[in-house]
Amino acid sequence: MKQILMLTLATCLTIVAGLAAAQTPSSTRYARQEVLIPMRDGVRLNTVIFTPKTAGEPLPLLLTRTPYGVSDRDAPDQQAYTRPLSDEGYIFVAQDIRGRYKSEGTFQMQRFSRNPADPKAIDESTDTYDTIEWLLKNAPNNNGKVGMYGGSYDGWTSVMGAIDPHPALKAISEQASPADMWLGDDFHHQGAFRLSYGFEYAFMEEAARTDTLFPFGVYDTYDWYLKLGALLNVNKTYFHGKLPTWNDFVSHPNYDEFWRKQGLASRIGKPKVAIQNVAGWWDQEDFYGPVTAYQLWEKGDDKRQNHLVVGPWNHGGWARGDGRKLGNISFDTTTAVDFRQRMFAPWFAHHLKGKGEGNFPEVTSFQTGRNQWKTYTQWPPAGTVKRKLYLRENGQLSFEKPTAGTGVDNYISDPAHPVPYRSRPIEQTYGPGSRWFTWLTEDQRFVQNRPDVLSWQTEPLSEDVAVTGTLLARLFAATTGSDADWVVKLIDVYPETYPREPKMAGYQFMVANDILRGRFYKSFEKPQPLQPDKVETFTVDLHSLDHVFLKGHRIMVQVQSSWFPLIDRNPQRYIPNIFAATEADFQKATHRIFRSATQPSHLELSIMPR
Ligand code: PG9
Repeated sequence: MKQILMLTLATCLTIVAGLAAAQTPSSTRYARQEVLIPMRDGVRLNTVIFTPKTAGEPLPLLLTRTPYGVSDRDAPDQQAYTRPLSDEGYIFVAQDIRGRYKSEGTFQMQRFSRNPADPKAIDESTDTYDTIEWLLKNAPNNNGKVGMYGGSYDGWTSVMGAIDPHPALKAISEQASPADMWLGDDFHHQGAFRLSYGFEYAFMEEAARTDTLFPFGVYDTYDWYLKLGALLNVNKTYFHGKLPTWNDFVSHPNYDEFWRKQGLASRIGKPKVAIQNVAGWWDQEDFYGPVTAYQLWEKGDDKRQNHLVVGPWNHGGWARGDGRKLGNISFDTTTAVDFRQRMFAPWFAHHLKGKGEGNFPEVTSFQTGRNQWKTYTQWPPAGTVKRKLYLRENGQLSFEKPTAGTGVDNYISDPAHPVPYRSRPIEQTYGPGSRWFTWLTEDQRFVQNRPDVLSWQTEPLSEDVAVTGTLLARLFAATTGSDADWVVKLIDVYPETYPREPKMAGYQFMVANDILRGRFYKSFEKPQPLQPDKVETFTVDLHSLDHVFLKGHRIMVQVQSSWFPLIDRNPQRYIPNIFAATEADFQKATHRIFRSATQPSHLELSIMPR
């Protein structure tokens, strides 16, 4: 959870600066206790317990487990995130996971599940189990029921707790848990390596026991990453083979057993507790995760215990602020307050205290554009119609299929001049002043005139177009090289005059996006070189959306082949492992996108009829 993380980083920097970091969180409502809880193998985990001071009826326990440090955490009534829970009344417990901050043991990034045949083996599920067992016996005035919650890594630890749960665990709210670090979450997207995030996060978590920022020494990291050159320079110059997560990136460039074992698809079975999955449409880190977790659990959800909430949030946006705006985009409603008061607090009140009917909607989604909460009986919702939106001549985009036998657009992709993924300066991800948190909502006009970014757009729409459900892009494309990246962005272009908010006139708001590393176009497990100049079909999964392109707006699609330094540069010459490529392997290439009757590049959208 970044809100917590930023606090922790601030603390960390204070310590680095040699200043006394006197952190004594206080609250008149809670008694605070910090204990070391022993696990089955003797390792002790640092745990903070906030118990309401006013004795009353026994209370459930709410547990969160994190790699980001718990000791300087504010009391639950002092945080917007937990205040509605605090008003309801719980004993709150926060724990440092193994090897982080004041906990003993060794940290492993998203630790693999244990071998069930080994009774001595441990994993995050057994650590959760042992913690709950201890709490039930030692936390005074508990009612024997436990819930877990948390965002991102802490969402993932909640998922781990629910996989093989202690019988007292009744419900979780997993928020932005990653589901698969190779297919769609923090570290890769469909095979393309998320360089800035992977590099900075591996350092932050593994250079020390506490969060530590990489010392870039520059504010704008774009040039720093460009000068870094080939990825093999990371270990050569900076990490020296000492960071396990970076070494895993280097050793597992393809979708192999390592990523499968780490991913949730190999771990999630039938829901054994009630599960609230929470996602943000503009989550810059883990949007894929919670939607995928929901779908995986859904396969065995015969007791209707599994639910999905998706709001117009960035990573953790449901936990802070009021959620009326994200970056420049307004949502008219206090979406984050709505979540915390109407979805998060009632979830635990029902499952841990028996309050309310418990008829939570299967899916609750904030439909952007029209800006209203909707409920659905499944995700993707029923009743949509698949429609193809074609890239056409003269930069046009149309629901009409091309009829001409030819039609192509091309551009030169040069790894020496990659397209920035957001407007510069590109601050260190979690560094001071970072705009990382809202980059997905940034106006895409900042790249529109680059010759290596192609755009197609519709005429102003004569009626609303509601895109609800899954979507993908199918590009018929060729390159003069032997590998290529394909970035596809779906954009809502605001009208040229926009009296409601004049500065938003013409704004290019990216509502869906993703990348496919070309070498994986046939198989994620077995990459293969592209044959120069051969037209192939590249399918780029754009995941899910619930957005209405309003009458008068245009729909735009942009295609480009670099997104730097979010994604590492594709050498465009096929090298079996890009982490082993040298500077000499990087080459310019001409990429062609076809838009003819027989090779009609298009997006496939799920449209909700009016
Ligand atoms: N996105 C972060 C993360 C989660 C799990 C593994 C690695 C990174 C986070 O915000 O916690």
